[in-house]
Amino acid sequence: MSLFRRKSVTDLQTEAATDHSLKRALGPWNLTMLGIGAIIGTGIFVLTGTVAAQNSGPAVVLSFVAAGIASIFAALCYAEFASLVPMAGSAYTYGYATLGEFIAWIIGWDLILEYALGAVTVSIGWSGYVVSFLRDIGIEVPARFSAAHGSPVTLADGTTVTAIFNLPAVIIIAIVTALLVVGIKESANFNNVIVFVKLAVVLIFIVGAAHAINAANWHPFIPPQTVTDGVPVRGAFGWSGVLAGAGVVFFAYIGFDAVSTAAQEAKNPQKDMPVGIIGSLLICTVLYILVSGIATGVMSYTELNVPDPIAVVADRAGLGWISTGIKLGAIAGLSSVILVMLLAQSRIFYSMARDGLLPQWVNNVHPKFQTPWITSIVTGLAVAIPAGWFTVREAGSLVSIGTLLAFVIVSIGIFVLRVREPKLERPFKTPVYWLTAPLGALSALLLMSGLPWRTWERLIIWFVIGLLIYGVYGYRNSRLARRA
Ligand code: ALA
Repeated sequence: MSLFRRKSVTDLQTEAATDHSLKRALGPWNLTMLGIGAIIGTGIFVLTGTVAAQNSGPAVVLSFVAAGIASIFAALCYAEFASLVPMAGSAYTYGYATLGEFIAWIIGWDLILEYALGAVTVSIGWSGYVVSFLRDIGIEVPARFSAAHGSPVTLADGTTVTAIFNLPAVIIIAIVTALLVVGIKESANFNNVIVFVKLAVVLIFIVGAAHAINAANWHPFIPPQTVTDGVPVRGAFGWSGVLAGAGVVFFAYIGFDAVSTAAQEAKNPQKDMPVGIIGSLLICTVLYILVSGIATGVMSYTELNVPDPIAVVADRAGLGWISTGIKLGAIAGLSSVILVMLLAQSRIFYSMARDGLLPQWVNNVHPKFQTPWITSIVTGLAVAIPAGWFTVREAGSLVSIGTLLAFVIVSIGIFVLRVREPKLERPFKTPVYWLTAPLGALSALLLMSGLPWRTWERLIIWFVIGLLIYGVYGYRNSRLARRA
């Protein structure tokens, strides 16, 4: 059945060896940095506070552990695929080789949601820290232009206005898009500097705020589930809150898979991909557990529902001007996440267009900069609109659910390929794949189950649109279809 037509892994490996349209400029160091650049962001800087206040309490630490475990299973599967098929396109390309074109389209469409809306979510978090920093130095961003369309913003005098759109979020998207058009090498250098700043901020927070922990704030560690009119509220504290919180803070781990989308730009993908993916994920997991534990130890979780919780906690811990420094570092750090997300997004378009599932014009590589510049610009424009419009939680939950779905498919894909083509040379093998792959799929499904029905609904709408596009365009124009 042609819906399930597949690319062969051997063809893909030949394609990877002969396609020189993207520069192979990235080594293991740059790839790990790319991963950390994509991972640490709005999740830890903003969602830690929201989730502690609304879902998990101090047990936000457990939410981070649960989401981290699910990510590590999936990361092992991603690493095997990325070393096996070192091509641009990540899970989408892996899906094409294992589960067929239809599933590949689903993953590709899903990744568009992940990266494009991921950049949106982070640009909204960026805007929150920028507005707060500017206020510190005496500049007020007009409230109407500082938050999601229709959301209430309380002014200094206590009155409330309704926001029109989030202007700072749109501005950062425009700046990052321009950087991507100029080129991957320049962007990677820019990324390294910023990742360094971001790590410094996180470490300063950990070392500087730990002394102010008051263990009483950790009790009760898992606050009892909220009960309204005798009915327990799903996701509001208790174990169901820890699970719902894990689904939301899962956003904080998204990004290690972005490393795999740069496989075609890696100097030595077989060796460097697994190092970049797993290394960056492990470093971030440890940092998250420390940061969320300290944040909920310094302040009561009930006070953490603010747009800039890490800076607020630093302030409470008596770090004074360092808190302003933390805001600056967060601003720089969030910029690098947007960069990697948009980079990954344009690479997904690139891969899908190369396969004929999207129109060829998006596949145009710039003669001087050697970047897929048209896809970068199209993505930037498309992403700027929801960046001005959505709230951070709305956008973030949708990204989480979409990415978890990609994890499920990738984990299943690894299993299928091991069974179907056991002899392929695999430079990196997922350890005990028959256990790791099913656990990867199950843990991702469990986190998805904790997210609200509204998020599921939006995911379904996104896929209905995707299926229509595939039916009208991709099914007929795909390279495999034309070959047949
Ligand atoms: N993990 C990234 C963040 O938290 C997407 O911003």
